[in-house]
Amino acid sequence: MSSLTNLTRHLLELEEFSPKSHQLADVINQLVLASKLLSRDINRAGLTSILGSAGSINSSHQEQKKLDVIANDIFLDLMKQSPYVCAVGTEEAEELIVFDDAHHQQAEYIVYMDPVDGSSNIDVNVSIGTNFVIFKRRSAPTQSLTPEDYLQPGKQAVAAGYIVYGSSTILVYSTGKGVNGFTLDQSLGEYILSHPHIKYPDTASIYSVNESYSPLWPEPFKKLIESYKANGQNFTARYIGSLVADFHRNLLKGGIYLYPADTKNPQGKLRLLYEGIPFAYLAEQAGGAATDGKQAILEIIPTEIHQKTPLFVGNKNLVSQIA
Ligand code: P6P
Repeated sequence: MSSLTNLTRHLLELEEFSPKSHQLADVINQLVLASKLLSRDINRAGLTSILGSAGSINSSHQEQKKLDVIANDIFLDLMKQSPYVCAVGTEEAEELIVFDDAHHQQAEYIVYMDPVDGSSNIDVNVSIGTNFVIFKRRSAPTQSLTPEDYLQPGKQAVAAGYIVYGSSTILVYSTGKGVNGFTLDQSLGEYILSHPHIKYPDTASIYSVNESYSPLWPEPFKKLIESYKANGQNFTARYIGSLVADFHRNLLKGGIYLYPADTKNPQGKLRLLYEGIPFAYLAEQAGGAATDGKQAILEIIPTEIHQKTPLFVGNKNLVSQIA
C-alpha cells in the first residue's frame, strides 16, 4: 500500500482532535474544492470563453478578467456553503461579505482571499494563483462583527495559504505548524502531499522586482537593487508578474520578492490582507520573514480591508537588509 497522504488525512492529523478542529478543516476543504473547480477551468481556458476582460473593474480599480469574476463566484459560493464561515473579504468586492443567515449562526471564521492573483497573465498561459488567510472572530457568534473581528493583524491568523495554477496545481498552506505543499493529482481529483515541511534554503540568490519602476523608487531602494548586481554577488533576477508564482519559486529556491512604495504607489500596490499577510504568514512559518520596510507585515493592524502595503518577503537574511 503506498504511503500517500492526501489533504484530508493531513488536516485531520495536523489539528489536535479538539471538538472544533473539524470546523477549520471544513473551511480549508471548501477553499480546496473551489481551487479544483478553478484549476479545471484554467486548464481549459483557451477552449472556453473565459479568457479576456469582463468589462468591469474591481476594488483595486483594476480591469477584471472574466476568470476573476468566475473564480470569485466559485469561492464565494463554496465559502457560503460552510456553516463555519461568517464573512469573506475579496479583492473583487468593495465591502466585506457577511453571512448572517440561520445557516451561519455559529460561524466563527473570516476568510480573506484574492481568488485569482496575477490575472493579467491568464490570457498568456502564465502561472496565476489564489491567496487566502483565515481569521477566527474575537466576538461571540451571537454578536455583530466588529473591526476587532475583521481587521486583525496577520499574527492572529489561524491559517494561510495559496494555490498556484502552473505546470501543475499546487496547494501550499499552514495552520501555524509549519508549511506543507500538495500537488493536485487531476486523475484522482486529490491533493497529495508532495512538499512536506517546506523551509527556505539557507542560501538565496534570486530577487524579484519590477525594475521598470526604478525611476520611481526611493534612493535607498535603488541602491539595494544595485547591490544585488555588484561584482561578486551571485544574484539572478526572476520576475513573473504573478506574486504567487514568484513567491513559490523563491520559497523553494531561496530569494526575496520586493514591491516597494514609490511615487506612483505611495502606500505600495499590494493589498495587506489578501496579498501581504498570506505570504508573510507562510514565509515566517518557513523560516523566512516579511516586512513593509518599517515593521513585520504580521504586526500591522489593518484599518480597512483593501489597505495597501509595501511588501518585502523571502529569506530572513535578505529581508533584514530592508527594514
Ligand atoms: P506590476 C498582480 O497584479 C500583482 O498583484 C501580483 O501578483 C504581482 O506580483 C504584481 O501585482 C505585479 O505588479 O506592477 O509589476 O505589474
